[in-house]
Amino acid sequence: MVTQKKTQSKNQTADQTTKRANGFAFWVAFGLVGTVAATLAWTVRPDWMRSNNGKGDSSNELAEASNDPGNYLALNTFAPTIENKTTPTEDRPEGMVFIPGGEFSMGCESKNESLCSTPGVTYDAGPIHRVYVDPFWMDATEVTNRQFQKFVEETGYITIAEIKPTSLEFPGAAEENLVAGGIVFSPTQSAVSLDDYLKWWAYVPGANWKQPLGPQSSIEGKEDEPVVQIAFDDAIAYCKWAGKRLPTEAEWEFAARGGIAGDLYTWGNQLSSDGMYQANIYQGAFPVMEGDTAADGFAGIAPVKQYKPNRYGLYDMSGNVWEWTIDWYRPDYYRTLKSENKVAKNPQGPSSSFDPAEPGVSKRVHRGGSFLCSDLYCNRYLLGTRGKGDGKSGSNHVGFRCVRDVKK
Ligand SMILES: [Ca+2]
Repeated sequence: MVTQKKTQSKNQTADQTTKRANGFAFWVAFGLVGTVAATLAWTVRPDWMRSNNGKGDSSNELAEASNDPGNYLALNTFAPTIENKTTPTEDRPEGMVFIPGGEFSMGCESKNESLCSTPGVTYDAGPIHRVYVDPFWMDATEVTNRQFQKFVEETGYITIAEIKPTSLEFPGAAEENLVAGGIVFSPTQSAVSLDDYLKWWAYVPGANWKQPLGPQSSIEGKEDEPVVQIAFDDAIAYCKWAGKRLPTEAEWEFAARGGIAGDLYTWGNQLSSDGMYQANIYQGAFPVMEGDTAADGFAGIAPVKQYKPNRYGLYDMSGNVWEWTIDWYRPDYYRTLKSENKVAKNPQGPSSSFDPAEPGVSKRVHRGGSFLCSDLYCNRYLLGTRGKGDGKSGSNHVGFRCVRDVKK
């Protein structure tokens, strides 16, 4: 059995090395720190985004649509979610909850152009458009260290962050730069302007899912925290082993909204009530050392299930860690769907990626925000907002959860 595992791991390693070649080259070119783009803003805003971003007079639009309640296609605001009435005939898979699917309004209509000191940060989340998704099962929580450990023990899987880059992948790179590792949030000693994320992110040799902050860290005692330092292909491998898959971006948002149209957050429309928070995000000075006051109960990652679930029984759909989806990222994808003037049925994302901020890097969509999201910087715990990241890289604030089709 041991031999089998070693052989499997070796083959898997060769495969991963080939896959990541292009994406990782970008890291080396930029001193191995370039692709933190998960929460990071882009400052290039095409002209088409300088329009009204799908915003209009919500009350008037909805009143007009009420004359034809079945047709919300033209609306540039939220309309009621129409959940499917079907119920599954199979038993509920362990750890998963049923998401009925149906038709809903997707996106974010935040009227704040400059969230987080970053112009255009939510412009990729508009316009609001109408989407239908089939029923599915979804993990109630983000995949935990305990769950990922079991996967690794059974398969011998080695994550991308654990594999040393080679000179074949990066011709000309100095040998000392070819070290396995991951991207880690590195708080600053004092306040800094929030226009350069490289000030608080660092490539740390030796950082991987077992030691998310580097060799001096570990996951001992953190078995119920979400696994991080997971690249897209690592998440895919886990899902496959578990008999599941990653959600599409549309499935993810339908699930997060819990059947309720247009709320700002998974729990309602108030960020906090009487100082009580409903998600693990960031309070205080960002990104300063010990700047996080942990008013929500946690500085850094929290174990899963520390806050109330949403209406579908899903935990931590806002905050804690970003979650991979299967979709490629393009900032104009919603605009494309809207222009088709029909309900987008089970959209799978664009056929390829494009991010104006980093045109050479292929990115997948992240959703949900993380423990580093604050109202000072990148408050994308707002429902409907989007993140993105290089599929070949992980960091210590990106994890994932899986979904499964309903058996017919
Ligand atoms: Ca927190």
